[in-house]
Amino acid sequence: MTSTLTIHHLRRSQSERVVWLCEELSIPYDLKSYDRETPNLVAPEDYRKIHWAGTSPIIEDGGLVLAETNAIFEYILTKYANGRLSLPPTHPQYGDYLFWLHRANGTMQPGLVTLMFLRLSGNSKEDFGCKVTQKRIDENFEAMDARLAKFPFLAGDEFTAADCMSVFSLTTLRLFIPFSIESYPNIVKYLERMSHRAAYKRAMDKGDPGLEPLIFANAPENALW
Ligand SMILES: N[C@@H](CCC(=O)N[C@@H](CS)C(=O)NCC(=O)O)C(=O)O
Repeated sequence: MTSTLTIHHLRRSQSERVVWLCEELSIPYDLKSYDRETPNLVAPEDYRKIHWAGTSPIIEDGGLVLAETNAIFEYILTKYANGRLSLPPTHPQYGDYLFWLHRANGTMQPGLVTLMFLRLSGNSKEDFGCKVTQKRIDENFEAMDARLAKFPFLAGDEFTAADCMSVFSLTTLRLFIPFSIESYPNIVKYLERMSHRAAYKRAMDKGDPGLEPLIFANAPENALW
């Protein structure tokens, strides 16, 4: 099936995942890139007009305009991947695949973003909301690190869409939320492995030229906030 996909990519945002997914699958696509507005770093007006959600990522395919990362992943995997980058229900690691595919945007990233807003609103690390959120984030990283101590990829033995989904929350997101992952050596090694994938490099070069992927243990000091 021929793709007519357009990826509306907001630079330095989670739409990098969709570009990476399409590069891994060798799906042809048009890339339209947009810069965040300053100083608030929101999507620009022309981006927000594409879909009422106004958030990145957004894709178009024929007459369809689709937002929401997980919906976009499911759409691309179902329509264009022909079974690649996902595991079937008969696979012994199917449950792990589903868990890690949805964990990033279901729990990990909402936790990190909540913590960012709590801190930006002046809450101290010791405040109840920050402590509860931080605990959940720590548990997530511990589980992820333990998983990657045993397996090369999040689903297990195979590289899947769960990896394409998860890396942004550990890398580019740290431009905005500068957390360290130095206590999680298996995550650090995993990020390095991911950064060597040819499709990841192509996606980052096309989508965010000049941005060095934030694969290192510590976040940069010049984070955007
Ligand atoms: N749950 C949504 C979240 C999308 C989202 O918040 N994207 C951010 C970029 S990482 C965004 O669009 N920020 C700019 C803005 O809100 O104007 C998804 O996964 O698509």
